[in-house]
Amino acid sequence: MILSAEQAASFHRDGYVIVKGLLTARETALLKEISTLDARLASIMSVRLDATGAKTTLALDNSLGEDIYSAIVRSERVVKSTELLLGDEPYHYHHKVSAKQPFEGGAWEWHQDYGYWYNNGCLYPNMLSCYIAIDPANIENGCLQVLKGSHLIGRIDHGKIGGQTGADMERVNAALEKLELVYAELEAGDAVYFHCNTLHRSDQNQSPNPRWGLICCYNARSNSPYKEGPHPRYSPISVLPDTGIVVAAEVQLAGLKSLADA
Ligand SMILES: O=C(O)CCC(=O)C(=O)O
Repeated sequence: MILSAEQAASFHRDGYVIVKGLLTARETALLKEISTLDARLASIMSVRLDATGAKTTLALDNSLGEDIYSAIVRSERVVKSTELLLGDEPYHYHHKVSAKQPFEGGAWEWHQDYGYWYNNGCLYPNMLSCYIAIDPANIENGCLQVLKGSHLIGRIDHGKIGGQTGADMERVNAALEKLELVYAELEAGDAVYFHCNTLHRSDQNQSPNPRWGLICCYNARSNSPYKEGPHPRYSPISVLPDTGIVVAAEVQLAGLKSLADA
């Protein structure tokens, strides 16, 4: 599951690449079960209102622990793929669970992640995210949408839209005239790597199904921020063999189940 040279080339051309089955069926099932039971995750969920006031929820972590989310961030397949895409040693910038609940999950407005990461002292747009589907993500439940090739536009000015930071819609509308809008429909366990200047958004979830995803965000070692910001400076990732995801998950799940039984 380490990306091929062809997949890397399509990431550089299109600003994103979809990877089917990044996680195995067992890893995917464990991620779903753990994220559903995980009281700590629920406790750090914060709400960002979209332009219409609907709730988008996000649980963001700047540090790595012993849990399944951290094991995926540290997994050889994801770190090596990210290294190929960034052309540099990747480090963990943060990771987050983006959770859209059935019928009420809000939209994400058009933005580039570098639209705001720029303000954190990162000089270069050599950063990326890997969205891993915890639930199937489709048009009905508000999957990620990307504007193909928009990373080549460069950074667009951003401002406040509801409780979110959104891109200047005059530019976005001009880009929409020229570029293809792609709905990144995923099965659980599939992933999409996308460049930090790729314009992306997602719709409200008006379906009866949840749409949760784990988003792993990486910066390049040589792009460590020149000033203090909300996310960490470079520190090396202790890379985990791919088998470490299930090992970490089983320990975490046993702990969650014993808490539930107590
Ligand atoms: O979960 C989504 O649909 C998008 C989330 C996102 O764009 C972000 O966290 O920057």
